[in-house]
Amino acid sequence: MRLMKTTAIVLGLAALAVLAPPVAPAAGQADQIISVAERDFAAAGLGRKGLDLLMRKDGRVYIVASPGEIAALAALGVGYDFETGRFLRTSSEGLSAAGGINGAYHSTMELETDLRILERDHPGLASVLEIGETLEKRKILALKISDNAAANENEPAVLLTGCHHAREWISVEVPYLFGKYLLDNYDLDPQVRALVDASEIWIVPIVNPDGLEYSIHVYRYWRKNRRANADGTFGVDINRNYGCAWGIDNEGSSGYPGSDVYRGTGPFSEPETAAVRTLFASVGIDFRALISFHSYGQYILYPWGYTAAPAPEDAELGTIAAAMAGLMAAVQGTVYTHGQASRTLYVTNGDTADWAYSLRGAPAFTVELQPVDIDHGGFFNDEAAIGAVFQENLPAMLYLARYALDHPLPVRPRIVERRDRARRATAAKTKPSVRPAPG
Ligand code: 0X9
Ligand code: CA
Ligand code: ZN
Repeated sequence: MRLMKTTAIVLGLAALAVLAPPVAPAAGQADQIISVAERDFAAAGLGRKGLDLLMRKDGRVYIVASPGEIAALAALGVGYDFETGRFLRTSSEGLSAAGGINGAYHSTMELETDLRILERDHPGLASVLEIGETLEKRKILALKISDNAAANENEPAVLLTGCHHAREWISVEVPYLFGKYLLDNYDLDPQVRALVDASEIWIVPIVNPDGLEYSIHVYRYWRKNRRANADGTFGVDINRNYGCAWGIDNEGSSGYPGSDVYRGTGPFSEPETAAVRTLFASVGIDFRALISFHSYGQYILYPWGYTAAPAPEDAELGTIAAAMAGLMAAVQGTVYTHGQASRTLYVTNGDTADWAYSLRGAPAFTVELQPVDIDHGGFFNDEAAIGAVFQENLPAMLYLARYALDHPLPVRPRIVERRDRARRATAAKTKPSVRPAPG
């Protein structure tokens, strides 16, 4: 049977009224992992209620549920089992003491230190740029890799992002290690050198540092950013806040602030998405491809995510995804399922890949890293796995960067965000550093 990955499901407005707790759960009341029989799940229509689905296995659906959601399920007469003890590993399991509380995984500070080391050790090839600032005043950092990294040479560019979702720690490491690999091998490998000389590789390993820190220090299963919502709940799902088909329905995101798939008050309402927009939509940077790394489930997903309808470049996207899946499987046999996001996993609206693709038709992918299901570790990859997960993704990342180099995009955007034109023009003038959009 096919194991579905962690999810988020959604919310019809009517359903929302049913599931939204009458009173927002008090801060500090922890979510629980519960399971519901598939039959009860379907009978109660829970697939459309904005729940954070963790996986489906052996006839049960596993859900990360807030106290309010659990109360609402009970009120609906849905039976559930508490599963938290089974799934919540101790924070130190699989992690060395040496790397701090999160082991060899990067905290926000550890990443800044390591990015600056790369910059120092590879003068001319690496630049660290601040592309935004979070609600808790943390820097969102980008690593730009190119020959003459400090200059704007308008070379074909590719963007790799990690950690839209706080608990997906492995998604930080894969793009970071890709940057390190390019820099370490520039003098050794003529193909790496040719790629770096001809293009710009942009890497934002931690899009959501506030959430990541919360996941490290407070609650390992935290997903969203740390926006203080009007109703007393916290967090917007950064991967529901982008401006393509934002909030178009309540299946692909939730309008209820306490939901783990809350879309926010408007498109790009959050500093994290605004920072990625300012970068990726910059006039003067020729972004031609994107991978947004997540975990877990072993998927390569492409637009559209918001609708089952195929994207105009559906065939090309499918061909690229199949090529990447083949390259990944060749490394150590790991199978990444590839397909259109909405049909292969589930519907979302406001996700990164849909928006990136919508601008100019750039091939844009969500890669859900290992493992395939929570029984193989879920979000809690042992730190010993970091290297292998990076290695199996390396050829696919190289392939997409090379593909971008060889495939110019139409100059004319397909969807112009009119109100952003002025901002982008401003950003272009301040090259080479990319400034966050004001406000
Ligand atoms: O729900 C998401 O944002 C992504 N999965 S995760 O478990 N990492 O949260 C998937 C986004 C891909 N887009 C669609 N499936 N439409
Ligand atoms: Ca660490
Ligand atoms: Zn994710």
